[in-house]
Amino acid sequence: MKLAIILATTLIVSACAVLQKADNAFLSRQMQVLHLLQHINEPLQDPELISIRSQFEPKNDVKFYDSKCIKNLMHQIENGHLIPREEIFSLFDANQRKQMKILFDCLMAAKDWDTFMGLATYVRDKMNHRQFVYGFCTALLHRNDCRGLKLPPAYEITPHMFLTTDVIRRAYQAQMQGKPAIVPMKFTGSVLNPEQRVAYFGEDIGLNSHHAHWHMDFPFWMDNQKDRAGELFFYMHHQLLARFDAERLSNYMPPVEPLQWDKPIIEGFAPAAAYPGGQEFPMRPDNVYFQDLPQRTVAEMIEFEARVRDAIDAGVIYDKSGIPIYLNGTQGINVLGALLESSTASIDPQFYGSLHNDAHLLLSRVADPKGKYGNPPGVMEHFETATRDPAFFRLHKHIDNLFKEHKDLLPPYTYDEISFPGVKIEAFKVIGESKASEPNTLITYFDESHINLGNAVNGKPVDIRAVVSRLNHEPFKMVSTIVSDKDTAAFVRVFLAPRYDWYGQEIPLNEARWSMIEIDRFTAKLNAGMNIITRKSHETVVTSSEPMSYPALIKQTAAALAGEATVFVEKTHRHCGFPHRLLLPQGRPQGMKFKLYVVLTDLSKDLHRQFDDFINVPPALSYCGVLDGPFPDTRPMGFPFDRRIPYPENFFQDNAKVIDVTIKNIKI
Ligand code: CUO
Repeated sequence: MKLAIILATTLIVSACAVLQKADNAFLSRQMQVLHLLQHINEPLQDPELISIRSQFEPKNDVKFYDSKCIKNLMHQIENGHLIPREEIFSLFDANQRKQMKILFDCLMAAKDWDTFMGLATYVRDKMNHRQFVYGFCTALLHRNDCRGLKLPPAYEITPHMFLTTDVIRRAYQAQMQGKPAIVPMKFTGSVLNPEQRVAYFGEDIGLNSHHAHWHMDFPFWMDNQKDRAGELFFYMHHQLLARFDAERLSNYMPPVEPLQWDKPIIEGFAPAAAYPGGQEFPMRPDNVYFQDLPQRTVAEMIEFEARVRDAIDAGVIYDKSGIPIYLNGTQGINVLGALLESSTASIDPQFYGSLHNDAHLLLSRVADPKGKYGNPPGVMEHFETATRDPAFFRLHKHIDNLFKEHKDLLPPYTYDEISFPGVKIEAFKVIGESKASEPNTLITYFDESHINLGNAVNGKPVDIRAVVSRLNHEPFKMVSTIVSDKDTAAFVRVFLAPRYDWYGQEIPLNEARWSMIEIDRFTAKLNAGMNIITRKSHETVVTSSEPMSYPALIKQTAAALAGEATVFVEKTHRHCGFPHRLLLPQGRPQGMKFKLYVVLTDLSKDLHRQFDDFINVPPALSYCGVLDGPFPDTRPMGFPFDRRIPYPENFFQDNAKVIDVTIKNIKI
């Protein structure tokens, strides 16, 4: 039999990016972005940007000035309508969002880079600083001419939004003394709070940053939504839940329970963090009930949800003019995602409400619903802080259950839909990259990461960093032995799920399917005969690698501008991306049993018709989709585990395999 050894480099869809050498024009734009976002609550300091600002006059540029947005923006500025610089910007406040969107639209309409940066410098010190940062960064992520530019890590632009008050206070002290410092950050809560055991996940700064960037790549308020944005809203949050529940199980905790609008919110949360202006994020005691807000009552939430449930059960949603949109195709989840979020693509927000967005607001304001005590917004009102609160996962479990209700009404996949005739997986194994690795055993551990706090304090630069503990894992590779009766190509999908539940009972496949953690999704050419495919963990398209720190980005860009270093531009670079460190759940010191599933399907059927037989997909595809155009994989997200599996014994055909793996968490 012919044997083909196929390494990751021959994959059709691979994680390898197209790189090109950065020229001086690109590097100077990169530096402008980095300087613009430094010390954002202080006036602009960089001489080059001050010079750009002094030469920019929106009224002089007739083409630019004629656009509706710039007239609108100038009207807001000149008539003092913008919110004060020190006010706390909330995306969930309709007026504040509208102002931000005017800026966003203007930045998107800027006809070239000079206009874009000119306008950014012109507005920076006139607007609320977080409102500006959000509008500017979101525009940068969506403009074609900004592809490849890197934003600094979100937690180093506005550290207050990611770190606890004690860390910030110690950073101030170090700054005043002019002494470099490394400040350890603890997770919030105490041993008396069981949720503390999994705080390392919800409070992971990389996770928070990913979540913030996801919502900037797919803003619910943007006029044109990307391909399958509603489905990605479902799937990305669904995967976060599967990961969170696996962390809970690793720590001997049951799966997170969904919230109910008329029941107490069992876990309280004390964020121990403060806004840059000093206002403390409000705490929520245990067992409080949802409260009516001026803009949304609990009764309305219950009513909207009843309408959504009726629509799910009927399999049809009616748009504003009464036209039915059926949910029973593979498009249904996308329609439902937009409706539940709700985004601008919602079929009818007036009738079906905005369950998810309003729930964030209800949770954020629960301790002071009428504004009687002047509390600032809670952590649930900002995407960069929301996952810290255990209620985030409870809310999303509730929303996820609505998606499940819909998926469970769809017919199970038929043999034809999940089989791949002529292709058989003979063997599948995982191998740890460290020499001491045992077969099919994966290793996790906690390590330390440094966060630059330069933007948390003002004054002469002093090297002040926070050190945080974070989950990580040893690299591994997955090796599949596949026999094919022809030359063909496959989509390879790999999922992980706990083997035993909280009670120690083996989890049946029809339940495990909803807890599947996607580990990788790639394509492979198969030759007739035997093929051995090796895929390394760092190549996965589920996660992204660590971002470069703010000072390192500045240093690297400066060195390249001086001709002392070479920087490569990756036009498909994404800021959205689940941290690669978190690819695997923690597991347990003595080892925790998981099942690892691999499923091959026919690439020629699965690949979007816009692609021929070759595409190059960057990292982060699974959670963050693509920058432009169609999502390359036409199967529903989570396929083939997104639908009921009534006959598990028949589910695994030759093209699928499951193996036992053990995840051990070790001390280093
Ligand atoms: Cu990401 Cu609720 O959608 O936080």
